[in-house]
Amino acid sequence: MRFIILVGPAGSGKSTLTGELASHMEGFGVSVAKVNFDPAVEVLPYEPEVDVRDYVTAEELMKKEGLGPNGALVVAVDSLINYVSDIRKRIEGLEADYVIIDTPGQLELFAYRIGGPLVLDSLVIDNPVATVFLADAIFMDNPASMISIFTLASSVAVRLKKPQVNVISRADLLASDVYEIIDRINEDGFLTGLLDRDARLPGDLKTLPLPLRRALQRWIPRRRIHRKR
Ligand SMILES: Nc1nc2c(ncn2[C@@H]2O[C@H](COP(=O)(O)OP(=O)(O)O)[C@@H](O)[C@H]2O)c(=O)[nH]1
Ligand SMILES: [Mg+2]
Repeated sequence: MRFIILVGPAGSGKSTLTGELASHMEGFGVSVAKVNFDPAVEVLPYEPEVDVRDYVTAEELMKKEGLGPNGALVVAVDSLINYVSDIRKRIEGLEADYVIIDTPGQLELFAYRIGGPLVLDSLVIDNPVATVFLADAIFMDNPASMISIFTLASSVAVRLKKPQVNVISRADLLASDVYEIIDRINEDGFLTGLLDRDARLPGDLKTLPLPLRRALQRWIPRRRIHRKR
C-alpha cells in the first residue's frame, strides 16, 4: 500500500485530481482507494472509499461548539486523532495498491499546526508515501506570487517531512508568457531581476529568491507542463 497525499490551497484542484488520478491509475490495472480527509467539504467530485466526515464534520462542530468555519475545521482535523486507528483499519481492509488522500485547502493545517501532520503520520505509519503539492496556475501570474506559493510549499514539506513533488495545477489556465519565466527561472539573477521591477516591493524582500533558487530548480516541473497550443 502506497500513499499519495494531495495538498494545496483551496481551489487548486485536489479533489478533482483525486478522482481523475484514481481513474487514470486504475486504467493501468492498479487498485486505488480514495480518502476524503476534509471534514468541511460539502460536495466531492468522486466517491470516496473512506470519508473522515463519517467521524467528524466541521459543520456539527460549528453548531455544537459555537466555532467559526476556520476554527471548526482546525478542531475537526485535530480530533481525527481519536479515530485514526479505525480509519486506518478501514483503509487497510480495502487492500488497495495506492491510497490517495484528499486534504482540506486551509494550509495552516499542514504548514504551521501540529494536528494535520500528526494525524497523517498516524494514518500512513511506515508505508511508502509522497506528498504532491498543487501550486495553482493562478499564482503564476507574477514573480511575487510564485515565490509566495513555493515558500508555502516548502513550509509544508518541512512540516510533513515526506518526499514532496510540487506541481503547477490547473495548468491549462497558465498565461502563455509565464512559460518564459518557467524556462528561465533557474538563471542567475532572473527572478531577482523580475522582482526588481516590482516597485511596490520593499528592497530587502527583493533578495528573497536567492536562497530559493536551488529549491525552485527541483520544484518547477518545466518539461512536464502540457503546453497550450
Ligand atoms: N481549468 C481547470 N479547472 C480545474 C482543473 N481541475 C479542477 N478545476 C476546477 O477548479 C475548481 C476547484 O477544484 P477542486 O478539485 O474542488 O479543488 P480543491 O479545493 O483543491 O479540492 C473546480 O471548479 C474544478 O472544476 C483543471 O485542471 N483546469
Ligand atoms: Mg477539495
